[in-house]
Order: sequence, then C-alpha cells, then structure tokens
Amino acid sequence: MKKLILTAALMLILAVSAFAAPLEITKQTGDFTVVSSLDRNPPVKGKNTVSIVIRDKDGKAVQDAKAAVYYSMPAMPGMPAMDYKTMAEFKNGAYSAVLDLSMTGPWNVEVRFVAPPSKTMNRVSFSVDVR
Ligand SMILES: [Cu+2]
Repeated sequence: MKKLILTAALMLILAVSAFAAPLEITKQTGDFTVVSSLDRNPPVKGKNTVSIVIRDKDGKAVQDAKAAVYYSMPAMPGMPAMDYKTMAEFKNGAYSAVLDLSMTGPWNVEVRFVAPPSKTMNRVSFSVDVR
C-alpha cells in the first residue's frame, strides 16, 4: 500500500513537471543574461506568451530596455518563409510578448533589445518546436 502511494505521488510529480513547467531558455549576450520563458511547454500552434527577463552583469534586472521579438519559420514545400516581429512590453519585472505561431514545426525566435545608455543592439536567439 505504501509503495502504491509512493508510486502515485511520483507519477503526479512527473505529470506536473511535464505539463506545468514553462519552457525556459537562458542565453548570454555581452554582459547581459536573458531568460526567455514560454507559457506553453511545448509551445502550441497559435498564441504563446513569452516573458523575458534581462539582467546586467551585476544581476540587476534591466527595466528601461526597448525589446522586440522576431520569430520566423524558414520556407518549406508549399509554404513561403514566415517572418514576424512584435514589441515586448515591460510589466511586472519582465518584457512580455505574444507570439502567434501559425504552424507546427520548428520556429526560430530572436530577442533584440537596446539597454540605455548603450545604443548597442543585443540579440539572443533560440528555436522552439511547436506541437
Ligand atoms: Cu512551415
């Protein structure tokens, strides 16, 4: 009986971690650390929200950046290349944007931002597999 409860608890933990954990990608660019979290894991066809936290070299959250998210899918048979851009709005400590991923398969996502007083355009990119 005890073993059964333990097995059930373990399965519950596995199920929760498989479905509830956001997809989190950490990338470095120059002095910045960029953590991008997608609310759906795996991402789904349609709307997915990405939250982006940018930290400087001291680990402090950057709040006054101009951030945008570019997302694209390369051309494939019967489908031209798709390219989209959306601005990311800063609220509740993160830059937030909604990605409308119109097709299942691999998408490239690129976060671009300028953090004043620097005028340098910083970029990090990653890919996601939309189900
Ligand atoms: Cu496609």
